[in-house]
Amino acid sequence: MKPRFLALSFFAMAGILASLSAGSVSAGAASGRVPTNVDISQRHLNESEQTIAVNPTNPNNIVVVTNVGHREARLPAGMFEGVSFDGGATWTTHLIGNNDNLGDACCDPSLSFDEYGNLFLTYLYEIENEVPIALSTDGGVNFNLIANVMQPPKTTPTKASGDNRGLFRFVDQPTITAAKGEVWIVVNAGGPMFATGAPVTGLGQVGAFFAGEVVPGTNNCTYGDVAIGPSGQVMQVCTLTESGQGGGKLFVNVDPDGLGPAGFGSRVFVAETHVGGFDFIPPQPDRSVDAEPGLAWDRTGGPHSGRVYLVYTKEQQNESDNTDIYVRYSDDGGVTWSAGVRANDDQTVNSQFLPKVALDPTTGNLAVVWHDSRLDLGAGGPGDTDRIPNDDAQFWGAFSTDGASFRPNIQISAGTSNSHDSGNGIDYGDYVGLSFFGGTAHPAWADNSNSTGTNPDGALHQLDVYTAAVRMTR
Ligand SMILES: [Ca+2]
Ligand SMILES: [Ca+2]
Ligand SMILES: [Ca+2]
Ligand SMILES: [Ca+2]
Repeated sequence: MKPRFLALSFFAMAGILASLSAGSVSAGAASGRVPTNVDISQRHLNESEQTIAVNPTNPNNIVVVTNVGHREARLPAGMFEGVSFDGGATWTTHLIGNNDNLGDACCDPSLSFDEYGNLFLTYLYEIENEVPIALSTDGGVNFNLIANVMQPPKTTPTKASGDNRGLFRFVDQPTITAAKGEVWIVVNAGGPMFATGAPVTGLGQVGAFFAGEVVPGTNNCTYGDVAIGPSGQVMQVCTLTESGQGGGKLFVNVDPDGLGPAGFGSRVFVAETHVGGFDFIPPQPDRSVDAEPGLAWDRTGGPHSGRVYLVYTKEQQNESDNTDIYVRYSDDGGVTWSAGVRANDDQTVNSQFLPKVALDPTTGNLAVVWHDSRLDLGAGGPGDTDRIPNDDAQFWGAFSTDGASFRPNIQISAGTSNSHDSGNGIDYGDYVGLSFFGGTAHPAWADNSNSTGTNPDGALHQLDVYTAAVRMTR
């Protein structure tokens, strides 16, 4: 959740035009097979900002948590959770954090399973200016709070209501990652990035989080990610720019000994993105996008073990709306980085945005997914709901064995969505979900195509959270 600027009236008009159109939904990819789409939430109002995790001790166990629509009758609305024990085919769903044992959850969920089967969840509270960490030891069926961390210097919390709930808080965008006997969280603490971690020795065996550390050189650097390396070292990435549609620099910092006494080192500049903190593009006209950098560190012991990958959004010409998805990698722990490789293989000047990267711990292979407007040329047909170019989007992805090149792109969503038609205020939200294990990628994205016929709000209205099992073939 980040502070929001007013949408441009042009986009409001586009939305009105969209609502007057027939709103036909086209299924099917230009080429190849679209994997079976599953509507996880099947729920009125908007679900957006997904996190998804596959249990490495039982890969049929998959858990999703998302924001829920902000127009609930009473606060807090909590968050939506879906749990599957059959590889994502069917889901048990309910709300969590609606003043239950997880408190008054606002939003911004982040999940991570570790090798023991511990499932960690962080999110933002509606009111409290600290960051909760919850743990499930039964595959997401039950969670319990185990810590509230990163209480920043004293500030006055703001209790907003309606669509503004949770905004203008002090802490923002927490991300949690667990592996190698550690669990780490990073969060923007009202200026710099703040990090803390705890040791993990088994299922349900989580030590105390240490007092935490400010990551050097990260003031106004946010919307990032955290990854754990093969020797327990920790990397965070963030994008420097709090507002505006230009600029956008990505920096990483590394804590070389994880929970050991050394702190995060100096920041390393990686890339210019031309994507500001609030870059408005036609398919995300109300919320805007940031570069949404993400990390994946290869701990497999395989051919590229130790390689750390960074995904991000780049706008080719500043303010062109031609955003693309790029990946770079480092083989020296983040000191130097490869040139950027474009993951989306279309030949259009349309928008690709909100990328997510995940690494398969059983192979070291890489999956990247994103929202994609390539088929919306404003000419009708698949990919276009309203004859306005580049305002509708599908969900696409690609696999790679090394980050140096990508396989042909795969259309993942069966339908075409229009974020403005959702009335969500934050469009698709700020991020999507992806987990990759045993050769199958499990993305989670916000979708209002109603391609499955199961969205109770119908087509091109409020969003449901969708998933698919996307197999990486040889
Ligand atoms: Ca350390
Ligand atoms: Ca593009
Ligand atoms: Ca369109
Ligand atoms: Ca819904």
